[in-house]
Amino acid sequence: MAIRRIFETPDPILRQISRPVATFDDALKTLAGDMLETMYAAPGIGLAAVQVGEPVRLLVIDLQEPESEAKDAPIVRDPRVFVNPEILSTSDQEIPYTEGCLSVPEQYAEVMRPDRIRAKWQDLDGKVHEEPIDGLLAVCLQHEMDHLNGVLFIDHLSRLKREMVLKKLAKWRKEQAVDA
Ligand code: GNR
Ligand code: NI
Repeated sequence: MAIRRIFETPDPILRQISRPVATFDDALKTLAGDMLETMYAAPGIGLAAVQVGEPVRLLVIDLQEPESEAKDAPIVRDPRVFVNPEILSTSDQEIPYTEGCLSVPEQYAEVMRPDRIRAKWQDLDGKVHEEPIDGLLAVCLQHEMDHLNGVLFIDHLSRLKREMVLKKLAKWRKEQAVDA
């Protein structure tokens, strides 16, 4: 497995529409493994293949939630892989969540999305799954599926808010460059 470089906005690759996965081979499993390793190292809770430069309909998620409510409960890894995901239906109810993105580093903003979705996807062996999904997993899956369609979370903001985020990103990058 290998840690891959994460592409950042405004790299045009992030605007590509990812193509469906047609072959469930070892190369796909290697890419998914690399994506999980890259996501854990970042760290992040999700990653779409296009973010590591591979515009295919593959994404990984691990919410990295503690095992129980107890204080200091251990975080158990729960890696999930979604190939060719589709949203079959969404709730009318939307909820706000403060999102971030490894392709828009260190910037956060509130995005409204449907609260519950019904999703269909394939696993690394090509087996089809269909389930209702809610909570943080629903937020993250919708964020990752946006990446497959060339959409970033900042595209959901008003123009004013988006420009504020991009301005702060430019300032953060300048500071990084000085520190380096
Ligand atoms: O690590 C991530 N955190 C996050 C927080 C709220 C909503 C979505 C996300 S996904 C993000 C990683 C990422 O950029 N995935 O594409
Ligand atoms: Ni993202």
